[in-house]
Amino acid sequence: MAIQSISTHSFAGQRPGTSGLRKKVTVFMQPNYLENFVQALFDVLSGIDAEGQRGTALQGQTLVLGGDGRYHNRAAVQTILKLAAANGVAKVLLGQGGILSTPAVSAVIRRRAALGGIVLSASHNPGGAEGDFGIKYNANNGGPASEAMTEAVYARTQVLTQLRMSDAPDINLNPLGVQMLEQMQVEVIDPVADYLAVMRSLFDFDQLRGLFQKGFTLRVDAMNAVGGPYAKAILEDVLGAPAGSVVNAVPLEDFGGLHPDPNPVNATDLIDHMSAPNAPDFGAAMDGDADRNMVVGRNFVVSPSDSLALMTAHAKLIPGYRHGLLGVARSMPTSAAVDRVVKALQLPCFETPTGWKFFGNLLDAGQVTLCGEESYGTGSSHVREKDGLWAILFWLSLQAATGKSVQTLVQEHWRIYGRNYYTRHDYEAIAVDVANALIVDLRASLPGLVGQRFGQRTVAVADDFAYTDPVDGSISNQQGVRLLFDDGARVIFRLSGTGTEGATLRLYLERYEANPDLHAVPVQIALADLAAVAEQVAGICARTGMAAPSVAT
Ligand code: VG1
Ligand code: CO
Repeated sequence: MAIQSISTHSFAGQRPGTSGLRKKVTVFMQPNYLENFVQALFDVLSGIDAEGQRGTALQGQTLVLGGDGRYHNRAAVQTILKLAAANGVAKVLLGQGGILSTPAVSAVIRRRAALGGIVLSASHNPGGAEGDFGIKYNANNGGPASEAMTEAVYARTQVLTQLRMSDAPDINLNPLGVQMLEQMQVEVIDPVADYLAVMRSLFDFDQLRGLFQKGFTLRVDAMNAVGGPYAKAILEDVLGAPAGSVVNAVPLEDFGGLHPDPNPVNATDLIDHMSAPNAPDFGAAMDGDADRNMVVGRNFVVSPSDSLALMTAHAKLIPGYRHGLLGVARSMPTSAAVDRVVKALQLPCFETPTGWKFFGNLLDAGQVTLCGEESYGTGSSHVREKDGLWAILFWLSLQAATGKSVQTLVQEHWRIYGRNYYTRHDYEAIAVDVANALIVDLRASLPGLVGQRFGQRTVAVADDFAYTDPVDGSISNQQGVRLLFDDGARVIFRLSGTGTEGATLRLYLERYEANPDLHAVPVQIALADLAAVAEQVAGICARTGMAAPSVAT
């Protein structure tokens, strides 16, 4: 065994997006592609000075490592371990089999006071040899690295010429306990244990056990992704849910051909089960890395924005939040349903750009307790990631505490606060230049749109969302083009930062309806007039040639 110095060259396009670096597996499998990115990360963590000399900040440190089990996960783990050993890392806490969900990585970093962690996942993107792979760094708060950090890593990828890597043989990823790789300890840990301990500290496990003892039934679809082992262990083994409640529970390299993006379009099997005559009481699905969740009642799908609003309204029913919330944050495109609850509770409310990394400072500073995104993501201060199984336990607890069904809970909420009709239309794999031109032209048209009338509505504000972090003052510009109407309706356009094929345009539509008699309109019909406004303003159909979105959720 020896540490090698290997010469390398830079690769274009290693700039992380909304959530880490995501590319096709074939891109990641190019010689030195993954190695370069990880070496750049280790260089930055070591503390590079102005002359390019590496510092010693990585020495003696512990890192957490694990992924969602998709294709290339195991090979990437071996590569990263050999780079870590050669770069002075003292210890790696590795999920058994190379497996750790995104929220579990966050929990392990925090509980074990690690320097940070590496998550191997492309999250909701398709898996398999033809699918996507991804890598993300989380800092010592357990959350996604800041933009400043990811930019520094990207800059380093463009100039580095040497890799430091051990030539040791692969280690065995399966037996629990410590192995040595050069001078570095690799401790293989139970992927569930730390996470389970955090869940125990938040929820009343006896109450949940009682719920299942009374015959409550559920179906949790782990979509052949990493949430399976966590859901099975916690729901079935610890809480006593009937065996078989968690389906598609074994992480597969290609997710068994499923697209692990938990929405009604991709999780059709769950939707079918929940609308069958013998449907269970509760249904839920998670994504590839188990940080997203979709909540489904009998014949009733919950919008993620509504989920955040309900969680906020009922948080005191959960032991972990019984003293109330410090505040709530939502991403800008997430509906304003939670704003109404926050206002009633007189709590601070923050609107951040898309991506969980923007919640980190607010959580660390004790300004918020709950956070959410429209993209099926909810979470709290217990970790620094969104958390799919946490959301499932939250909703189970709400049902246990109130004795009410999902549908009743949501409809009662609408009666009190009104309903924010909400939908997202995704136009996938469009040509990058077409997508960029659409946004550039929209930006140029913004000044002329203010004051313009569309049907009954007038545009009150037309801008490109910019965010100043209230904690560190950092500024993020161009986070989404917004049309805000005088009646509270919103039309938002932004380009995805997680896709790997062409560009994806996301169109977010929202309007508020106070009248309970009008709360049962199908969502796409309720928002058809706003979709027409979006088309009129942006010419999506004419520019992309797509008559309809690829996905509407
Ligand atoms: C999407 C979602 C965003 C989410 C991000 C990562 O980003 O819109 O809300 O934080 O995915 O989620 P974008 O840039 O494609 O819109 V995950 O579960 O894929 O890590
Ligand atoms: Co995810």
